[in-house]
Amino acid sequence: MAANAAQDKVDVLIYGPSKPVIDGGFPANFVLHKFENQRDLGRLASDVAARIRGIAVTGLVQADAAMLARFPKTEIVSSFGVGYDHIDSKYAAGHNIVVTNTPDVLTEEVADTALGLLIATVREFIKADRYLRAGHWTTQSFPLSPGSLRDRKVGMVGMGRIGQAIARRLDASLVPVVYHSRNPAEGVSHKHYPNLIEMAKDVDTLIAITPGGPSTLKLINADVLKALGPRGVLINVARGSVVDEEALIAALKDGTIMAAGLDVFANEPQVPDALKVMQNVVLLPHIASASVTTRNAMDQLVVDNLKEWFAGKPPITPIPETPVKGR
Ligand code: NAP
Ligand code: 8YV
Repeated sequence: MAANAAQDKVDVLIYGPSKPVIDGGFPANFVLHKFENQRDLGRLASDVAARIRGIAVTGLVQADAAMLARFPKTEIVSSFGVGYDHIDSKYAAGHNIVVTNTPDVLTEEVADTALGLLIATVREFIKADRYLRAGHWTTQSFPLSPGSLRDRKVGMVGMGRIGQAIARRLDASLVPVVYHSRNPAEGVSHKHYPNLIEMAKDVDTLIAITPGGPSTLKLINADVLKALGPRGVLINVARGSVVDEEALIAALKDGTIMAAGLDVFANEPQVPDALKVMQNVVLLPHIASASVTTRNAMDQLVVDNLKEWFAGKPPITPIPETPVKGR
């Protein structure tokens, strides 16, 4: 851990997984203090904690009120990822701390993943790959997939930056799209449903791409899955918390819906065994944005928000809950 005596130095806590773009991205006047997780943070000396002015949260580690309260001089929390449900933004707003996230730079990558996951789930690509590797193709053709995009209608749950990028891909694939969100999205011509159950009744495919947190907790529950019906396919690239996982497992087991493609889970990295043994699910380890190109761009934005702030400029991507005035 570096000591910091000089006045013009800026002490920054790097909290979460180590990343070359972040670790090597700061000029010499930044003094970095790196801690991978909460247990690790227990070793942080109190005199260093008292000097920390900026925090980079480099992965899905919790920055809750108790954690943030240890750093009373914090001016800015620069968080990796567009979702920031792991950061206590209410505490930050109440303590004059600006929070930034990494929107836009991952939008197209996550939309690509959502489409890939949808097609892999509906057309059973993973099952077909296993079939070929097991040598079954030499004796019998792979069975026709019961699912197809050709006779489907998609209900987007969330129509923000990423939702709109997914909808553009579905438009190009000639798949009809409607959406649910609390308010109609500006400039979007697809039909808006203020009520999620009503939308689920009218479609056979849901793609979840909302933030996590209390307002979306178990938004997709047993009633929504029942309304979706036996041809139903659920794709979740939002947060595990957005879906009632127990209700989803029951719905997949008893045929209430047909299949699911999941990139996110309620208790990551733990995934229920009940899902792992199912043939009608495709499971990804939260990789929607996880290419080298996109993750580097996200890491760079984490660095740039801190650099701008400590150069006296406005941060590039503050979250709406902590707007910046007077810079
Ligand atoms: P965004 O532009 O802020 O869009 C969020 C959308 O969700 C908006 O349409 C919003 O509309 C809707 N929404 C918010 N709260 C809602 C609620 N309670 N009920 C219904 N709809 C609600 O965000 P984005 O850039 O598209 O990112 C969306 C989310 O995707 C992130 O927050 C993150 O959770 C997830 N994500 C996951 C991955 C991954 O690796 N799997 C990667 C990137 C992002 P209203 O405000 O009108 O309701
Ligand atoms: C990251 C994400 O995988 O941006 C988000 O909201 O979920 C992902 O891009 C996540 O932040 C993991 O650190």
